[in-house]
Amino acid sequence: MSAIGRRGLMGAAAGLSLLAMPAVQTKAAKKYIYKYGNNLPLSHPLNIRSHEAAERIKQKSNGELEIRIFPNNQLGGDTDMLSQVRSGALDFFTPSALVIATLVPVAPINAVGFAFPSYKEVWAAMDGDLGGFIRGEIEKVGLHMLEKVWDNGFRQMTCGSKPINSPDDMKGLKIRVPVSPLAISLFEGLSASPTSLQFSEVYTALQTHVVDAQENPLPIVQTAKLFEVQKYASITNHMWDGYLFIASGKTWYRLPKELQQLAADELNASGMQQRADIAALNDSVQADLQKQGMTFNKPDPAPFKEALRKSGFYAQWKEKFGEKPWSLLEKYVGKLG
Ligand code: X2X
Repeated sequence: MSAIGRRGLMGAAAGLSLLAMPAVQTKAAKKYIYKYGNNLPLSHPLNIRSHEAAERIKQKSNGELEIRIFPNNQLGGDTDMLSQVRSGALDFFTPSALVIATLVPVAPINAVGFAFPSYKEVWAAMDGDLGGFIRGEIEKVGLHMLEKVWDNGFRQMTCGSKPINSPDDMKGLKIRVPVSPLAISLFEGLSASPTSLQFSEVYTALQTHVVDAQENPLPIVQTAKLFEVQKYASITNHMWDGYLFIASGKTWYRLPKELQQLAADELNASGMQQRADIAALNDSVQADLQKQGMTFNKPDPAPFKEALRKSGFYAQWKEKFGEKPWSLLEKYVGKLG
């Protein structure tokens, strides 16, 4: 572009901003544009429902609060998003509790192996004292956690080469787990050979056989198309995993109170709908994955639990998490280990 051309454009831009000034001044309200990042494909209920919440928030705030969603690891993997939300570069992030453990060690207590027998106990605990305790711990590191936890689901194992029927099938199995000491410890307790990878790397790691197996709730196996690179699904229900709706304390507390309330109300309401979506998917997803060529089996969980207990897993994590949160968990699920 010639020097004259550039000057011409700058002149036009300056003229435009002058023209725009009166409109900005009469509309006194400040506009907040906040970013929300997550690690899931657009088609996952977490993204569908958070998009709806963002639309309602924009509309009900007359455009004062706009939440822009960056799904599917567009802003980097979980580890990157976690540091962004800490620094305030990212305003909202939904990590699995497994992933936020590097910052808040007690957060993944919900993911203790085979702790929750069903969703009844999950939601009683997460909407009750246990969730409240976790929220308090998260607030202490300068983050704000919304009240309703969104559902990831009960995690199941998938494998490229064989079904998992018993703990014997776990011996030496190269399985990908999230970046989480608890997940590593659980799979080492089952004599597998776990590797931590961010979710952004999982599809390729399976495709190139860096690992043979992974574990995730079936709605993720479906929406992230892991069925393309995994043949067997074993219904192990080895842990329940949720998405914590986290705001950066640095930017959340800058929002006027009414906008905080609106965002919390709408996101919590969408979280409840998202839980129902996953419950509905849980009824249909196995049949869909079978149509995609996956083979299912349902092993008896008892020998897995027993192997974990013998490995010292429960004793070790009770000690790590501490008496108080451990007893809060046991209040909902009964004695563990
Ligand atoms: O990384 C995973 O496996 C996922 C998508 O389930 C989490 O966010 C923990």
